Amino acid sequence: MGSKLVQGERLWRRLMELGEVGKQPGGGITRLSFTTEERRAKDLVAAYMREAGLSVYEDAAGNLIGRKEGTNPEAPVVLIGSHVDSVYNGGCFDGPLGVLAGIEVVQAMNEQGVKTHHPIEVVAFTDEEGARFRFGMIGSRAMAGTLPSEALNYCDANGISIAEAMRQAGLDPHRLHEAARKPGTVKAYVELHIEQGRVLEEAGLPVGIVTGIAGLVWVKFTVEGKAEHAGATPMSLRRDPMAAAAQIIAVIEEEARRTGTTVGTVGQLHVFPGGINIIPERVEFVLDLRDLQTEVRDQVWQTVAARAQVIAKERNVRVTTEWLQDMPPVLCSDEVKHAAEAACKQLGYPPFWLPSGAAHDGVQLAPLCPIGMIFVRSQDGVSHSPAEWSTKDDCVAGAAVLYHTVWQLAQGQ
Ligand code: HGY
Ligand code: MN
Ligand code: MN
Repeated sequence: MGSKLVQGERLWRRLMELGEVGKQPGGGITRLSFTTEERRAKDLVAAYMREAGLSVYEDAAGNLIGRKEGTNPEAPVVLIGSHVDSVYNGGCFDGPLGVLAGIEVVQAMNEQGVKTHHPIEVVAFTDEEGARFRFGMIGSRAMAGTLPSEALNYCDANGISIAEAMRQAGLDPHRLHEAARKPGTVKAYVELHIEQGRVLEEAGLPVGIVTGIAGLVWVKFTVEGKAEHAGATPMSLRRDPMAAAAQIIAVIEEEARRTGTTVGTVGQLHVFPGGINIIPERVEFVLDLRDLQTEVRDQVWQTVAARAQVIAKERNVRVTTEWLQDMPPVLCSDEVKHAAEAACKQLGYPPFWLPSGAAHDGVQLAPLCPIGMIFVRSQDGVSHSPAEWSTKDDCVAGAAVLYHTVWQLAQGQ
């Protein structure tokens, strides 16, 4: 049934085509924001948008937007989309599915001669993942008018700031404010995304309706000790920051497990100077801590921070922390959830509600407009990995539910 609304073959072909941009030798995709790979991806998506009959433009934050006019061009826009930047060595569905399904929905409407009261815009947001600058969602924050100016000074591993990277990409950071949408100009934001977890697979369902999006904090730990000879320094005399970091990371796992709902991850760690036969001088790592309930997450943080200082004292090292980003959890709006529920019923999919452990651009848009998400089943729940996979049927089912959801939201009152 879903395939009558959208052209599944076209969606799938575009997904696979876009998945070749930024592909690494091992099969993973790396498309970091403001890089040539991301530019190539946006150029390909812009071509798809033009094929779909959309008017295409990029805003001052580099968000790529394709617009289908409404019968009332002044009416608030229904925004659909996701992102095309990736994590390091990621998969081909995280982000692109939402952008390409959005394009497929409006292209199908245009081909069917479907008119909507509200204009519809498909957006590929700039830098959702935050992989390059360790600060994400630049594009959606700019659209919501909440991008902190100091963030423009955050640098990547090569010392290039966000502002400089924007300039190198032909954008003017001083005009970022022009990307901000005025309250009342966006009717709703709906994002189709892979679930990136196992819930839909265990429920045996292709699609689900998201109830809320977990909040996350990224905290950089710096552990400073004393660089010394690995062979000549007795264990009892060491001030070893690596051993201290290992103990702190074990505490993170222990305290996150304790609540049963919190997730704590250390995916990035750097050692200085990094010689095999040198007790490190300094170790830096970043904690990604999440929970659907802020108070639970913050309690875990307090405990981890306190225990880290005890370890620092015991080992005579210095532990300092720096908060890189702090996103609150947000609830999806009833209006969007109800539209997605009606769409599922219309298409014969049992409505199924689930929370999102992953963060998404909707978190940033929630202050601007009602937001909602539709999930597509992930195989083995894997994501942020070359093994990320969803079947064509499930992607087409998700696009059909998105079509119906958007159609309801874009009709006039
Ligand atoms: O980290 C996340 O949850 C998302 O993939 N940016
Ligand atoms: Mn992601
Ligand atoms: Mn994503």
